[in-house]
Amino acid sequence: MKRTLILDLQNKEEQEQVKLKGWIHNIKKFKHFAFVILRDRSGVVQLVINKKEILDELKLEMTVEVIGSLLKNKNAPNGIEVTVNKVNVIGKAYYDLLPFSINGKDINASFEKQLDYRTISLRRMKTRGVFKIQQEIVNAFRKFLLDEGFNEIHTPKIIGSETEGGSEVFMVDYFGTRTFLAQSPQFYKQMMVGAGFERVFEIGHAYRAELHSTWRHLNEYVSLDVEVGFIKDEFDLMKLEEKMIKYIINHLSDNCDRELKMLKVKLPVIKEIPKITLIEAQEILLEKYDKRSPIGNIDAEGEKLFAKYIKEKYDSDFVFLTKYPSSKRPVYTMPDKKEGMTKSFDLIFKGLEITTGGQRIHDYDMLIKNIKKFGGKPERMEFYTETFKYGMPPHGGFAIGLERITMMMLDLDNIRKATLIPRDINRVTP
Ligand code: AMO
Repeated sequence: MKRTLILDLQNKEEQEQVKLKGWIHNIKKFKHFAFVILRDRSGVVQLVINKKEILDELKLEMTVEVIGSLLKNKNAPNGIEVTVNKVNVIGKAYYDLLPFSINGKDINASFEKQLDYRTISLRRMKTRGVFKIQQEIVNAFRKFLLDEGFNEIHTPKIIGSETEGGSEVFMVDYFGTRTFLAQSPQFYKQMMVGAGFERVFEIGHAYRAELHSTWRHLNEYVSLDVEVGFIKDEFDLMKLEEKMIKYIINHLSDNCDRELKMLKVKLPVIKEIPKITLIEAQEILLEKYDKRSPIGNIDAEGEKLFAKYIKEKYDSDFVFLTKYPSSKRPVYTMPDKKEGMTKSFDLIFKGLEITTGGQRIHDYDMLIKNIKKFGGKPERMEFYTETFKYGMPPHGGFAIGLERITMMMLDLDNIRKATLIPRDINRVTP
């Protein structure tokens, strides 16, 4: 007999024999029988077991194969139960005590403990639901870009030069040579635009040697990267990202109904995303909230306050902050007409930066001069700058942090809750 998924039991007839496989989720014993809840990847179902010798064998979370007949019973969860004839234990359980509750309403364990036992905390359907939504964000990102004529690329993560500047870079001993873990695929995505692909995207890991542990930083995250050739300016990129975000939200609404309900999430509605220059935003923060900002930036508290202002004024959960100063952007960023500024932007979602992007310098001479101006050594970046000698189109792009967009979409309070197996300053296991 073929296995039936619990979700597909709805399509079966009364009295039909079915074979189920899954985990023992719960056992409620009565005098002459027990209700056992079986869980598989698609859901849970109530089993009725009245043979003592079967019941004596069962323990929470062991995996079993069950044969029984289907009964429609409106008092059972989801209106279906299975009267069991036979149970085979196919994966024994060896624990004395579960680390925390898998079937209870509350998990009753610290978040760190849940991460220590990640594969056990993921057994909770709600916890796994986050990753179904994350999967659909990735699916929508990929589908949207393929429809827009982009090529998916896969670039190396062991690289010869840091891309984003700063000290947040992991070093790797590569057969005796000092190399780095990619902070982003920045140089390669630009090089691939120049190589003739014109429009590329990558879904890949990025590494940041963040020395602090915060609710919004990881040391390894998934970067959703986009790079587009033949653009007019950074406004083309914001237009593309706005269209993409709308597409992602519609896709989630069409494909994740069950998970959104389970996680009690209401998706944001987007009309037009407001665009405000960084300087204007800093002035608004000072005037309205008496909040001073660091030079050329807005700190985490400022981002939250500014998001509140945008929500009240424009009824938007998203806002583009534009025109960051050159001193705060990497050397590859295209300078703006306004002295000291760049053609760059961030996208803030419910008060957290989820994207950085901008137009890039595409002229070889200008790029070399800019690298030198910021104290860089062009000779160490020849693998990157070489492409620019052979005719580079005006181009630009952006990157979205996958865990950050997932966290904000689901109103989670910590980025690790949107990370399958997190890497932070205190954690390299499991
Ligand atoms: P940036 O460094 O701003 O820009 O990163 C882009 C986006 O990646 C996410 N992100 C992170 N997520 C979790 N933990 C971290 N430590 C972390 N660091 C960054 C954020 C952020 O907005 N090359 C440019 C992008 C571009 O211009 O195309 C870049 O990497 O969501």
